[in-house]
Parts: sequence; structure tokens; C-alpha cells
Amino acid sequence: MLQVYANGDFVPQDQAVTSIYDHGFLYGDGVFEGIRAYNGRVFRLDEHIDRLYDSAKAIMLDIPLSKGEMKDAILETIRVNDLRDAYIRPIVSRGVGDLGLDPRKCERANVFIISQSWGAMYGDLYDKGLTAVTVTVRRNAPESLSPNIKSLNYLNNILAKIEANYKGGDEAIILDIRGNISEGSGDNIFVVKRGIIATPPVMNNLNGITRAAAIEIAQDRGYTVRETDLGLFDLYTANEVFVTGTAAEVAPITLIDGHPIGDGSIGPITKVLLKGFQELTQNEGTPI
Ligand code: PXG
Repeated sequence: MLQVYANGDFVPQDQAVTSIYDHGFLYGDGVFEGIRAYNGRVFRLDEHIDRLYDSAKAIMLDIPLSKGEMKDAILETIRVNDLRDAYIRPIVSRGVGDLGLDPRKCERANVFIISQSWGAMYGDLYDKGLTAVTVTVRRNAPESLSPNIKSLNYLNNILAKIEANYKGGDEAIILDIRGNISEGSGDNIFVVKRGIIATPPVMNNLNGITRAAAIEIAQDRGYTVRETDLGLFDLYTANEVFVTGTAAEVAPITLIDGHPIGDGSIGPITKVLLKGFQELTQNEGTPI
């Protein structure tokens, strides 16, 4: 059975539990990360740890480990489970309090780390392309809850996913409150038009680590990448659209709201970036 890191100990996965009085359970009060390891190396581990601690800082949650200790705990969790390719999920919840909202009642945050195998999220769709639908629910406005906080409350994204499921799309495309493109339910979005790659700025979406890697790969290969506001027109008239995320990796989208993207097949720049991402993840990272 998989071993889960639970506040410093390794326990079988069915014994990695917390109280119903944990504010992570009562209120979604906590933060998490989703990380992958490829070929014995953890991809962009420091970036994920920095984002985890930034998310925690933004909600005044003290993680009872230093960044170095967190890094060791993550690597040890992968080793204990004897994995070389893995999906890793560190979770930090506010901890046990009472039924009131006040986080001061919660004395100590709970830290869990799950590490398991997890293949390509979209299976054979990487060869065919995904269908996406825009959804009516809007991305949390940064004035209410910054989408940069990777919090344990994912209801905004889950509502988007429910709507995409209902409408028959593989992924949701979420707009921000102004009607600009924000991101997918669990990935960032890019459009390619006349050879130029564009993606929305990170004010209204999660500052994706795969997004940053895709930008680097594109620039290394001489493509121009612009961070700019994008609307529905830009999606429907794009030559190529793809999404990026730790779970999704680089996934092509070939149909949006019934509109074929480009000629409806996976575009050449998406293919270059997908290949570049596979090369990078196979060869770069923190050794386990
Ligand atoms: N936007 C959101 C809202 C995310 O949750 C990304 C973008 C991509 O970020 P990274 O850093 O991973 O490139 C994410 C991260 C899932 C799942 O099951 C998705 C994420 C995390 C955990 C689970 O789809 N995406």
C-alpha cells in the first residue's frame, strides 16, 4: 500500500487522516501543490515549493517546516514509495480548530504529502486534440480571492468542470469577470495566431509552472510569446490553442464551443512545444 507523509511520519494511505474539525475540511482553509516527477527527477521542485509557501503566506498560514525540510519530505515520500515517475500532492491545511471561522483557534497546520503514479491526464486526446467549452461561471476575481493562491477551495474550478461535463467538453475555458480569457479548470491557456504565441497575464489565473516552462521552450526555439488580454474572438480565430498544467502537461485543443481551431487538427507549434516539454521533463529536475 502507498505510504503517505503525515506530519513527519509515513503511514499507509488509509491511515492518513485528519479531523472533521480541521479547517481544511470545514472551510477549504489550506493550500496545496501538484508536482510531477519524470524519469527519476522532480520537475521544477523549487518553483512548486516557492508557490506553495507564497500561497500559504497570502492566507497567513504558517507551514511548520522550512522550505528545505519540505523539499526533503517530498523527495522522501517519493523514495518510500519506490517511484521514478510520480504525481506528488503536498497538502497543508489550517489544522484543527472549532466550528468558528477564526484561524487563530487552529494551533498547528497539518502537512500531508501523497505520491503515486498518474499517467497522462487526457489519455489518447493528446493525439486527437481536446474539445473545450467556455463556461458561464467566471474565475474568482483577484479582488475577492486571488487565483494565484492554490487553495484547498477549488469550487470555482469544480463548477467550471461540472458545466463542461454537462456541455460535453473535455475541458472548461473560464473567463474572468471582464469577459477576458482566464484559464482552464486546472491548466493555463495559450493561443497561436500567425506564428505568434499569446497567453493571458497571470493576474486572473494561476501562475502556472508548466506555463512558464512552455514560454521558455517557445522562446528558446525563437518564437515570440506575448502575455496579453485575450477574448473569445482570439480563441475562435486562433490557428492553434493548447493548455498547460502539471496534470494536463501540454494538451492541444482543436474544437471550442463547436468552432474548429485552425483546420481542426493539432497545429505545428503545439507539436513543437509538446515535444520540447517531453524532452525537458525527461532531462531536467531534482534527482529523487
Ligand atoms: N490553473 C489552475 C487553476 C490549476 O489548478 C494550473 C493552472 C497549471 O499550473 P501548473 O503549475 O501545474 O502548470 C493549475 C494546476 C487536476 C489538477 O486534477 C490540476 C492542477 C492541480 C491539481 C490537480 O486537473 N493544476
